[in-house]
Amino acid sequence: MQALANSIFAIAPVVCFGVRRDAEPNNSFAEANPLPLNTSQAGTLFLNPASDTQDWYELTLPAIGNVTFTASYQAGLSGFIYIHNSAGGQLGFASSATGTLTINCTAAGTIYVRATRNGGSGTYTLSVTLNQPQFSADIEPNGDNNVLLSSESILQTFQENQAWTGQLGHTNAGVSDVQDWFYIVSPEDGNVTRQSSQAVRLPGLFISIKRMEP
Ligand SMILES: [Ca+2]
Ligand SMILES: [Ca+2]
Ligand SMILES: [Ca+2]
Repeated sequence: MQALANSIFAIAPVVCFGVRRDAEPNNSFAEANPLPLNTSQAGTLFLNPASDTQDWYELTLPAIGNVTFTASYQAGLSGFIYIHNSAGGQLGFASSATGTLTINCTAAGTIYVRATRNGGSGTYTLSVTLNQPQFSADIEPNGDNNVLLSSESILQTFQENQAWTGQLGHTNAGVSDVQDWFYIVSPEDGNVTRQSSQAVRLPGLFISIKRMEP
């Protein structure tokens, strides 16, 4: 019984704390380790092996949103966290001194995180959260005026003085959802004024109004 008790105690630190460790080799896009959302991932750099200068992780975003990366490097280790889209293009980076980075308006799908070593050696931890945009989504696919008008499932009719929300321009390896069409009924002849606000500034945003004669 004493021997059994000793055995259980010996493995307890790994099982109970459930810390995810990076699995080498993970030194390229193709060798990336899976990285779940909302999970603390630990890794080592320049330790095991001593030539280890980067760790790649692959992450699947189940929905669009704003993605926040948080990294913490052990004292004595410095480096950077790089974020890449599904094609390997760089979306942003944060240093170990900064420790956090948010990429707004990210499309659903695969993205990659790369932890690199700049100096020293040791352990780091990182985690990723996905937060939904401030404004709720419009009904897709509404990127074509004719499709909108021909589909009861996406056609919403808005009235004078009514506000609505939508989402546009989420990116990964390319920009998706580049246009939204909405159908508005005017109760009478007059001048139309529209107002809009953006949760995140969208460069090149245009809002056009097209008149449809009865
Ligand atoms: Ca490593
Ligand atoms: Ca590595
Ligand atoms: Ca949209």
